[in-house]
Amino acid sequence: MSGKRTFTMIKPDAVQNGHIGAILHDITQAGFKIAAMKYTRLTTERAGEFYAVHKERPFYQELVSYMSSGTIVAAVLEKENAVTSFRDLIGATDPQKADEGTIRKKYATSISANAIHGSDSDENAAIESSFFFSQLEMFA
Ligand code: IDP
Ligand code: MG
Repeated sequence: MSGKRTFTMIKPDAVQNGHIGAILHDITQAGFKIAAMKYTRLTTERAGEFYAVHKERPFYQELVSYMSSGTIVAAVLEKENAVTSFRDLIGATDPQKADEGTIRKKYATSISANAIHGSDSDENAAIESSFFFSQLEMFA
């Protein structure tokens, strides 16, 4: 059975380019409820830890330094089939390949600075949510 929650970050490029409001609007229009939300910044150490699964990928250093380069918005979102439904809403990793109307197509700058993160499984959604929020904050 698929879960009701996913985790997202509005990435530094989208924050810098003034897209927080528009992206949150798209997310809530698509039927997601915000269970928890935080405007924050990752240190390089914390960004490295968050993306540790990509350690061996050639873009790891670039990703870590980019994700710690500015403020982000971290949030836990709720909807039926949250993970899959949210991945559909954000579109492909490479914004040039993302479908029309998706968040990455509309707001991303490049494959690295691609505006938004979305968890890829229920298990990672839970792990990533607890990276930023306590259980109490998630059920507030
Ligand atoms: P996803 O965010 O669509 O799940 P992943 O493959 O999990 O994509 O990669 C994590 C993040 O790493 C991407 O969102 C993007 O910011 C960055 N990234 C992925 N592939 C590349 C690449 O080929 N060059 C530079 N950055 C990349
Ligand atoms: Mg991923």
